[in-house]
Amino acid sequence: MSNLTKNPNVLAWLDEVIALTTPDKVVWIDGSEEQLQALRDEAISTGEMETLNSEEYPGCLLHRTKKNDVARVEGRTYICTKKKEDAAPINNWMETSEMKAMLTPLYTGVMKGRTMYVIPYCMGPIGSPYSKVGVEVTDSIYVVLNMDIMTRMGQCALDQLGDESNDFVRGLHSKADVEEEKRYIVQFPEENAIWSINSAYGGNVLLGKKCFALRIASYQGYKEGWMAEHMLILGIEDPNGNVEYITAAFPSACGKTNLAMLIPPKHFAEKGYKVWTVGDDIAWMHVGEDGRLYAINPEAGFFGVAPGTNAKSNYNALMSTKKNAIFTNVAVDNDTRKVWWEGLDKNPPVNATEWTGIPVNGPEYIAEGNKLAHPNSRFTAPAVNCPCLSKEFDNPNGVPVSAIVFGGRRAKTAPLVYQSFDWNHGVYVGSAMASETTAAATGAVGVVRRDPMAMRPFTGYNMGDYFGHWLEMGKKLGDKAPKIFNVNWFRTNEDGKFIWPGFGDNMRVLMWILARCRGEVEANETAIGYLPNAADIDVEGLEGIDLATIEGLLSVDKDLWLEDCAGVQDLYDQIGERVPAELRSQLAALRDRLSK
Ligand code: GTP
Ligand code: SPV
Ligand code: MN
Repeated sequence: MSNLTKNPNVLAWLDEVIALTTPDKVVWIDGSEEQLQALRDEAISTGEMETLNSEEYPGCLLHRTKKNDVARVEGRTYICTKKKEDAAPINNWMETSEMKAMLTPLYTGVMKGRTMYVIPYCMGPIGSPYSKVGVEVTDSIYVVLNMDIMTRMGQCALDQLGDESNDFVRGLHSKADVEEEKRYIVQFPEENAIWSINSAYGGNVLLGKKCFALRIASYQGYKEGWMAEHMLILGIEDPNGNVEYITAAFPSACGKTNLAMLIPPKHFAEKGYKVWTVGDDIAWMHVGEDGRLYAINPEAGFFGVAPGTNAKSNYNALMSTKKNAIFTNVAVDNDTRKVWWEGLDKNPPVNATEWTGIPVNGPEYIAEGNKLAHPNSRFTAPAVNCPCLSKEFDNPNGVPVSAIVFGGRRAKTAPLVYQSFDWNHGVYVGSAMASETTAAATGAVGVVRRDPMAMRPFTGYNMGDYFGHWLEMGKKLGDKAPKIFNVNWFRTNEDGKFIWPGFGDNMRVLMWILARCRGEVEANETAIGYLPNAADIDVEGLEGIDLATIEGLLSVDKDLWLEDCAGVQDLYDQIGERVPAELRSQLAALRDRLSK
C-alpha cells in the first residue's frame, strides 16, 4: 500500500527504520475495516489468533503470548536522556546514544522475512487541541489489532498530524524472537521516541499506552504545563442530571477499571444516580479556559485485567468484552469456544485449554493448585462497547475535575478515605502512596513498595521534578484546584479478608468525597487529614457492615503511620535533591502532628 501521508518528517523517519530493520514488505495501516479483516484472517490462519464462539463473542479473538512474556518488565524499562539526573534515580537510566548503540545491533535486519506495519494513531479525541499523534512501526499483527481498539488509528491520525508537523512520537517495535534477556522497553523523552524489542505483550508493545501516554507524555506535560497521569476518569450524575467528575490514581491491578465502571448500589440507582465512564487507566489534564482542571482520556479502549471480572464485580467491563474484543492469556472451553478466567463464575470448563495452550480438565487442574488463566490475563475492549460510556468521551475539551483520588492496596495503614488539607498536602499524600505489588508487572507479588501517584513505573523524567510539577499545577489552579483525597479498599481483618465490600459499594465513599467538594458535610481534622465521621459513610443496604466496622476502617494507627513516614523519607532520600522543599516540610509537619 502506498503512503498515506506527505509529511516529510514521518517519511524521513520511516526511511531510517526501514533501512535499519530491512522488512520484506511495508504496509501502512489506514484503519479501514477491509484491511483489518484481512489481518485478522491472516492471524487466524497462522494460529497467532484463535476465533471464539461467534454467537456469544462476535468479532472476538484469543491470543496467547509466550510464557516468558506476560506482563510489563520494569527492570528492563529505561528512560534515556542526555543527563542522568534528568531521569534517574527512580527510573532505570542510560545515556541516549549509548542505549541506541546497544540496541542498534538488535534491530539490524530484525524484520527480514517479515512485514512492517506502519500504524499512525491519535491519543485523544480527533480534533482535540489536547490530542497527540504517534506512529508505531511493528512486525506484529497482534499489535495492529490491539492498537485498533486502544487508539484512534489510521488516516484520521495522519489528518490530525497534518502535512508538516514534526510533533509526533516515533515508536519502533519488533517482537524479534521474544527473548527475555534481550527485551528492552526504552523511552527517549527528549526525542519523542520509543524503542521496544523482544516482547509481544500489552504495555510493552502497545506503544501508545504506557510508553507514550504516560512516560513520554508526562515529560511533555512537564515542559508544556499539563499533566499525564495513571488515572481513571468517571462522572457521577445526580438525580437532577448534574454530573461531577472524579479522577483516581491507583497502581496497576488496584481497581481503576472497576471503579471507572462501577454500578451504583441499589438505593442510589433508585434515587436516579448514575455513573459514567470517561477513562479507566490514563488521564491527560489541562487547565481550561475557566481556570478549572479538565481531563481527557487519550485511549479508545480498555486493556483490562480479566481475573476477578464477572457480572457482579464489573458488569460493564464484562459487557464491553462481548464483541470485537481480544483476549490475551485467558483459558478457553473447547466444547463451547467461550473464554474463562478465575473469578468469572464457579464453573471452570471441564474440557479446557489453559492459558499457555495445554488441554486440561479445568476443575481438576484448579484443584491441583493451578490457574487456568494467567493472573495478568487481559481483555482489549472497545470503549464504545461500554454500557456506561460517558457522552463526553469524545469531547475535545475533556471534563472538569472536582476531585482527585489516590489509593492503593494497604492491608493496615491507610483508612478507607481521608481528605488532604489543601493542594500541597494532597501532593504530599500522592507522593507518599504505597501499595502491595500485583501481577501486572513481573516480580514478587504482595510486597509493599512506594508508588508515588501510581506513577513509579511510568514517570518519564526525574521524580523530584515531577513532584515539583504537581506543586506548580496547584499554583496555576489556585482556588479552582480539585480537592485531593486518598482511599483504600483493601484493609484486611485478622483472617486476611477484605473488610470493605468494595466494587459498586465504593460509590458510598465517592459520595462522601463529592459532598466534601461541595462543602456539604463536616469532617474531623486529624493528624493525617480530614477523616469522615463514620455516620457520614452511607451504609444503607450493606450487610454485615455497621457503624463500628466503618469506625474500624477509618481508624489510624499512629505507630504504623510513623513507620510509613520513614518509608517516605527513604523514598525522598533516594530521589535526592530535586524533591521540593515543600514536600520535605509536609513530611516533617505530618511527623510532628503524629507525635503529639
Ligand atoms: P491496570 O489495568 O493494571 O492499571 O489495573 P486497574 O487499576 O484497572 O485494576 P482493576 O480494576 O482491573 O482491578 C484489579 C483487581 O483488583 C481485580 O482482580 C479486581 O477484582 C480487584 N478489585 C478491583 N476493585 C476492587 C475493590 O473495590 N475491592 C477489592 N477487594 N478488589 C477489587
Ligand atoms: C498496567 O500495568 O498498569 C496496565 C497494563 O494498565 S499495561 O498496559 O500492560 O501496562
Ligand atoms: Mn494501568
